[in-house]
Amino acid sequence: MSQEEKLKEFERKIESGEKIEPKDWMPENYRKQLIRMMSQHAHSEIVGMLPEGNWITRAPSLRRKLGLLAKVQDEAGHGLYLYSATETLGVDRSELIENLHNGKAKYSSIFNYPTLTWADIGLIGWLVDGAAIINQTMLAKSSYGPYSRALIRICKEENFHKKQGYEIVSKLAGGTKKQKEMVQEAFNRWWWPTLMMFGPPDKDSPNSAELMKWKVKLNSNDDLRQRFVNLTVPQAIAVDLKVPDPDLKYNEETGNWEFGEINWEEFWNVVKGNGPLNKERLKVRNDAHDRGAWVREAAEAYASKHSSLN
Ligand code: FAQ
Repeated sequence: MSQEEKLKEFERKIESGEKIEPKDWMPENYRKQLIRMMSQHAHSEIVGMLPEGNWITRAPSLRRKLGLLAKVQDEAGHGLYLYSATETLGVDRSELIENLHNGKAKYSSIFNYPTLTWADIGLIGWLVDGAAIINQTMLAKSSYGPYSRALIRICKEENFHKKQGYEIVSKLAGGTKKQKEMVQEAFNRWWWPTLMMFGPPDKDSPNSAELMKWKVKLNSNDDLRQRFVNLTVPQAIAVDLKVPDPDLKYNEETGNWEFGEINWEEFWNVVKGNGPLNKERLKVRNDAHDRGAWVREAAEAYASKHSSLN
């Protein structure tokens, strides 16, 4: 087939809802966009273990400790599926990880904020996993087969995460005065950074048009953000928490909860590496990688011995 015919066939598949598979022909930019987005997603899952891992030793009961431990372990698993899915595009995992460690690759802005109290663990499950589910249920229908299939399982697990988070939040919100204040204070800190997770407004999103044309993304950043707000505000009201937005109001006509202006300057600052914990997060990841060097060496030595015996 000529280049033109290959492109036509690719576009036909996208149009008809067939998945693109690793050995199929694809435009170079489709491959590049997927490598960028999927590897950033994998990095987010891995760095995303840090804010919660911080609380495993301090969870208030054995039940909470087990739940949190399992959640953090799930996030590691998500990172691994996503690195594997990204490798199907012909890129090596060590190169992707190197780009995370040297600060070239991005990961979600949300993981550069600190977890100051136990309530933050509830808020991450409820809001951060809640936002991730909205975004990833869409991506589970995306045009690239390995990514969409990885996300089906990931979304199922994220649903458990959200439920455990909301349970923590509702228990604290219905607890003592001090617990209620603690969870409200954590809500005040996590609300706006969670809205930023969906990415810049559509008008400032350079990648959206191309990603939507190729059905990698099926909805825009603003649409998903609005969907999240519409779902989450009633959940806050149900546990008597106040959304920290004086401009929040319900629009009867559209059925949307309209919200105030997001601080995009803060968002870009965090994305560019200057958020509250960007430097610390990268240092912890780099140190962990260095400490694990002996494991990689042992695995390589084993593999080469094994192959020489064959
Ligand atoms: N943080 O043109 P757009 C999770 C960058 S997983 C940092 O709109 P796009 C699970 C963007 O990369 C959370 N950077 O980009 C969990 C681009 O820069 P580039 C992660 C951001 O790709 C829960 C530039 O801004 N999920 O939470 C962010 O069309 C709890 C322009 O933006 C995913 O990664 C941001 N928030 O849309 C784990 C899902 N937003 O690369 C542990 C997959 C934008 O051109 C605990 N990714 N940027 O230099 C996506 O859906 C999309 O990539 C978006 C961004 C929506 C994140």
